[in-house]
Amino acid sequence: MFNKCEYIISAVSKKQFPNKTGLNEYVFLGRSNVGKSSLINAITNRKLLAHTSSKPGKTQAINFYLIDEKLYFVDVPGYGYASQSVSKRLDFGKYIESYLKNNPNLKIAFLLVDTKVGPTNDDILMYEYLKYLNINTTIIATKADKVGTTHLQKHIRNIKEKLGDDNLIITSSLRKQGIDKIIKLID
Ligand SMILES: Nc1nc2c(ncn2[C@@H]2O[C@H](COP(=O)(O)OP(=O)(O)OP(=O)(O)O)[C@@H](O)[C@H]2O)c(=O)[nH]1
Ligand SMILES: [Mg+2]
Repeated sequence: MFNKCEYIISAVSKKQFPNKTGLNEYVFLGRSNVGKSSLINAITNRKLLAHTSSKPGKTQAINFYLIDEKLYFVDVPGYGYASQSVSKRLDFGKYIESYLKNNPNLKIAFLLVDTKVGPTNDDILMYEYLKYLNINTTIIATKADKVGTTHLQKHIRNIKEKLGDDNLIITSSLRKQGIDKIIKLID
């Protein structure tokens, strides 16, 4: 469990990235609305640390949260929603690239995939990109509460097959499911 969680900055350029002392960082990536900010709140056991919304596009910059003064959680804007303008999409690519590339502090990228929707083409591209950059990646299936137990394994198999990765954590921020597994991994 984490005791102290501090919002540090919403960075819009590399210059503003706060971690100059080399603390470990953990980033949460995925489609808009997949549940990145909600997952950060669930892990830190705070309702309002990261801002969430039912409308996609809530998180607009790279948000850094300092946890117990020893590690950072990084919340980024989501990709791939229909109403997003082309320039926003390009901005997203640049932001994310500037964060992910040559970042020795980054220990794990959590790639969030909606359990019911499964991996989109954007998710597959993001996964490939993380592999290409040699970033240690863990797939997180989100919103598992939206799928009945009879269909859960089918959806999970679909995610594993499409991404070609057997290592996956099933979560629901709503029901606090799988959160302990993420904390253990970070530990
Ligand atoms: N049923 C259910 N809904 C969830 C869960 N996690 C998040 N949501 C809902 O999904 C919506 C989007 O959640 P966010 O955490 O804001 O998603 P995000 O990935 O940060 O979205 P962007 O900031 O737009 O990229 C909100 O309405 C949340 O309440 C979950 O585990 N179960
Ligand atoms: Mg968000």
